[in-house]
Amino acid sequence: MAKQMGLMGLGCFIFMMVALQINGATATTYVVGDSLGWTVPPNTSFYSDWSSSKTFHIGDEVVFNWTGNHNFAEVSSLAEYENCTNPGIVFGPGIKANLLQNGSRFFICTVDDHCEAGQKVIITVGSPTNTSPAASPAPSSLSFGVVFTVLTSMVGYFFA
Ligand SMILES: *[C@@H]1O[C@H](CO)[C@@H](O)[C@H](O)[C@H]1NC(C)=O
Ligand SMILES: *[C@@H]1O[C@H](CO)[C@@H](O)[C@H](O)[C@H]1NC(C)=O
Ligand SMILES: *[C@@H]1O[C@H](CO)[C@@H](O)[C@H](O)[C@H]1NC(C)=O
Ligand SMILES: *[C@@H]1O[C@H](CO)[C@@H](O)[C@H](O)[C@H]1NC(C)=O
Ligand SMILES: [Cu+2]
Repeated sequence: MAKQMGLMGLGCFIFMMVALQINGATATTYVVGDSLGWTVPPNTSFYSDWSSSKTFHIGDEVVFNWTGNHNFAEVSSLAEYENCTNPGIVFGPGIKANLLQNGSRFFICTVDDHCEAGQKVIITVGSPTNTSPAASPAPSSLSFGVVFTVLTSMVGYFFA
């Protein structure tokens, strides 16, 4: 069973790499918030406005840049996003999220009440009506990166 899952994961991984190659010429890197970067925004609609002004594609990446006391965390559902649920794993400035499949990803800052103040963003690839991620591995799995992706079926993302 575990072996089968591993093979499925490998197939999935190779497929994604091929998809990345195909899309490589047009892959775009977005800095979240553009010149404002990742911080407590002037209003709570700032990052949703930013996100909806872009059209993200498979193979694109989003970079979170900041100075000062912020962080980056990914939550696995819209409910957790709305609730500003702290997933317990956070990353430092310059972190990139690779958009490897259609669906929505939910990013927040867990410092103080920054998330409640609007430092959160949903990045949706493909149809905007799809608000659930295709896969939601435990946050603690993120650090396994590529190896984890290969060994686990249907896990469609990792951090570069
Ligand atoms: C939020 O802030 C941005 C940047 O200052 C501004 O362009 C936008 O109009 C504001 N939106 C609302 C709803 O106040
Ligand atoms: C974001 O950070 C990256 C890596 O540190 C840097 O190359 C890039 O210039 C930064 N962009 C902005 C807009 O701050
Ligand atoms: C919402 O937040 C509370 C308090 O942090 C937490 O106990 C609860 O599990 C969260 N609910 C969801 C759906 O994340
Ligand atoms: C992703 O979504 C777009 C637009 O909804 C669609 O054209 C494309 O076929 C989808 N790709 C995958 C791999 O599901
Ligand atoms: Cu913050």
